[in-house]
Amino acid sequence: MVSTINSTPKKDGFRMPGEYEQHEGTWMLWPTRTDTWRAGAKPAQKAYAEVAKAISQFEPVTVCVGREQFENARALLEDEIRVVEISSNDAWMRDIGPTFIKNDKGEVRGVDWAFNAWGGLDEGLYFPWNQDTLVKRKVLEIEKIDRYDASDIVLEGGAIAVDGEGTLITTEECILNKNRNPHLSKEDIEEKLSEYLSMDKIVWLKNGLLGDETDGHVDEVLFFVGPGEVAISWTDDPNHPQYQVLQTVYEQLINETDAKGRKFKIHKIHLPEQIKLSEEESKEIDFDVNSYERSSESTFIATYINCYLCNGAVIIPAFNDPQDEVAVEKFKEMFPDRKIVPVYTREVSVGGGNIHCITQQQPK
Ligand code: KQY
Repeated sequence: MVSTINSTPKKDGFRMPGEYEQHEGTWMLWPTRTDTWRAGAKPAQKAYAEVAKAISQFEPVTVCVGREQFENARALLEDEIRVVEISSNDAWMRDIGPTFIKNDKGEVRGVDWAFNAWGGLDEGLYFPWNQDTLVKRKVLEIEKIDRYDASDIVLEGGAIAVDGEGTLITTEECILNKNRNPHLSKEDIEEKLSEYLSMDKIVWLKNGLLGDETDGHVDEVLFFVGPGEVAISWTDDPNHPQYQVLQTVYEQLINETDAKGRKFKIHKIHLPEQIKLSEEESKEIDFDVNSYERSSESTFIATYINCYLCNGAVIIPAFNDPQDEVAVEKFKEMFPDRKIVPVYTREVSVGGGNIHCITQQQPK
């Protein structure tokens, strides 16, 4: 039986591991929203299936899909990928799925945060999100993993980056946003992150990337390569819209230390050309008065930083851009012991995220 534990992970000796630690497997959802994804979500489904296939070469992958799409998903996904029926409103497992934590004995539990579709009725991305809020519990039920009820704080997995050794990096723009946790002070939030994930130091960046529909998720800005080592999105062009925000992040990080007192080693990963939908493509997206508008005027973020570390590999976004090759070489230098696997994910970008946002690791 799956229990809800009346304590906190920190008190019980559970911590959130770094993504680079060993995984039991990866969880994903299946994209179907026609007010987000163009052309009946078909191009997005193809991209998700390619990501799932790439990860499944290295560790087990489970894709959760609503009953209407079960057969279609089963047909499009490789045989070795497990497909289970779980309803959801959207398809970003990083944010909608549970955060897994573990103790020194290797026991795993899950944290069930509140979720409000990236801002609720105040600039959130759609309404309703009632099925999304149940996904964490359903995943934990399937795996028979006990849960902590963290519904006293709205948190998306893409809003935090952790090193597994007590350091968490996030942005004020997202977590302190009045559309997430207006009832909590910065100190309250630090306390909760520390209790639910066993963190000793929270590093607050001011902002995430400009124009990010999630209100500045940190997983478009940086990720932990290893303890004391981060990779950040980068541009040297002072006229680039993201130049200022990334300079500020860099300046802050070179003057920071992590929970163990280490200075950060920082790798700069240059951005590719940012993404636009053509007029025709944007017309393939269904209009819904409750949904975030995706027009040919909007710019969608493209960065290699929104990658995913799985057992023995890093799955990185590719955009058919000359920077793709440069990024692959940089990743090979950063991860000499992992395979670097690029997957073309432009269609995921135009939904507002990338490979990191659509995956969630379950630690070993
Ligand atoms: O973790 C992320 N950065 C999620 C992106 C969600 C976009 C919703 N349209």
